[in-house]
Amino acid sequence: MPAPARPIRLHRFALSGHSHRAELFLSLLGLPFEVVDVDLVKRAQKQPDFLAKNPFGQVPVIEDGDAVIADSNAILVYLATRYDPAGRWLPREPRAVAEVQKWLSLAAGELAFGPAEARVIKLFGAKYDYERTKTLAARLYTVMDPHLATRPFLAADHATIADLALYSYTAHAPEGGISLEPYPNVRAWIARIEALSNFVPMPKSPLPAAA
Ligand SMILES: N[C@@H](CCC(=O)N[C@@H](CS)C(=O)NCC(=O)O)C(=O)O
Repeated sequence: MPAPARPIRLHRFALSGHSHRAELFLSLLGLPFEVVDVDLVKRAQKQPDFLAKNPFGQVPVIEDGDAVIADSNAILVYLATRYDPAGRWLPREPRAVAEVQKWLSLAAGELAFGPAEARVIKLFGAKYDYERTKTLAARLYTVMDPHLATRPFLAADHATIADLALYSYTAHAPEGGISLEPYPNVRAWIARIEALSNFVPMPKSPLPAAA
């Protein structure tokens, strides 16, 4: 596997699931990387030096030599294309890559505005519509759970970046008051990802009283 000339820099916030999916993939690929913590509470992500890396003012961002890549799914695609030429994490066969892309879209849609947003409401008091986050989470997991009843991973018979895109906010969904009790296949899939070699966890946050 090719290796970067210098460690990849990951600009992240430790409690951000979007950041975690990038960190998890760097670790699973065994790539050298160093972490730069961005203090979202102090709005470091909106300062000119960070906006020069990502004009949307959001983590994660990676720097790999002179390549600056923002957006967690873009980072997954970049790392898979650059450092996994065998195409295991991002298959090249047309139907397989379409299947991966479908889950990346769900990660940027139902997952981001469902379980991820519910967690931001519960942990940080964000003023979003909590009922809508629960509706989106249910829409996602009522499809994902039966999908995982007959296969070990979302898009192939082994882990791909589709699994990494969905993992972090799903594993931490209970922190947003989204219970995974009704979804046994999703819970088994979480355990399979956590058993991958070089897996790194995201720090746990307290569960809300109503969870
Ligand atoms: N589409 C982006 C979303 C990233 C995102 O929402 N980042 C959040 C942390 S999880 C953030 O930086 N929020 C701070 C802000 O928007 O000011 C991605 O996939 O990377």
